[in-house]
Amino acid sequence: MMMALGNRSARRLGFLLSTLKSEIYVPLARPAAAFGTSVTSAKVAVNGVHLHYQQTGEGDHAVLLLPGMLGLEGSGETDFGPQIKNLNKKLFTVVAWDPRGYGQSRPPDRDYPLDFFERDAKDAVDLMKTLKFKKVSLLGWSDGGITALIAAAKYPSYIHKMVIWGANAYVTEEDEMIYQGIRDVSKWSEKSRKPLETLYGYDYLAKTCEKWVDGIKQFKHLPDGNICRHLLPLIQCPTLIVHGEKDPLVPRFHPDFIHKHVKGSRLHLMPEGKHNLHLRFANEFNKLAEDFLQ
Ligand code: TYC
Repeated sequence: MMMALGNRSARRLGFLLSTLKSEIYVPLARPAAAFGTSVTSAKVAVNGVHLHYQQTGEGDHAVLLLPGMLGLEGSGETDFGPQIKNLNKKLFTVVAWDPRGYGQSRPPDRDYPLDFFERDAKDAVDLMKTLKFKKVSLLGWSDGGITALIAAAKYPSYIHKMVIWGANAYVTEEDEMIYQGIRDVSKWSEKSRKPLETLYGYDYLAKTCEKWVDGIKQFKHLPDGNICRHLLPLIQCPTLIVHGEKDPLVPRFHPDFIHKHVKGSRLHLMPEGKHNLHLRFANEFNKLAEDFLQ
């Protein structure tokens, strides 16, 4: 988390405000002083669980960042370092959440019933409503992109705009093979595993990864491997789909399908982008997202 040094009275005011709001949320860290750059970390009760989120910026436009599974590089917190740090804080109020069972939104342990994406979508929307945002835009990565698609389809009046990348609306045999390849975390590279192992501990990480693979493979047995194909035509908000042409996890037919079925959506290709294009090409991605959201 970023902490900017600043004057003491601003810090006191920030602390006071967080104390006043403590009925709704429990501050985990005192907001840092300079409002422009401070990041608040808190938990709030939503749908029977305590969801953890970070919040930064003071703009009128609320943006929720939705992480991927586990999420790949950590949680809402670490999946989106360059976005939390650099998205325009005058224009946007940025919230990054940990879905239930991920990051600091534990307990409960993560589980994957067939409706887990719908549950995440409802949790995400209810979190933002609890935080008193009237309407929000979504930036969803990977599983977080799937959650964003479902939230936009099911709660259209609440979603302003949406940017998604690394998402898929259905599961194919090719996807199933890729899932199988990442099921055993002992086979991951040290570089991919270490940050998640530090956050979760080896056992929770290993167990949850296996559960996720089994969870997402459930969709393969539904007609057309359906996750949220049927919901795409219901999406009304302006939608930008970003795709890294070198993404080893998500084949090109997935963004093409979403582009075809979400009315008026835009597809932006990043030739050198992989699955983590918003981290590797953070400045380019942030500019793209900011321009689209405005
Ligand atoms: N959706 C996964 C996530 O949220 C990433 C992933 C995508 C993994 C496709 C495998 O075939 C795959 N991080």
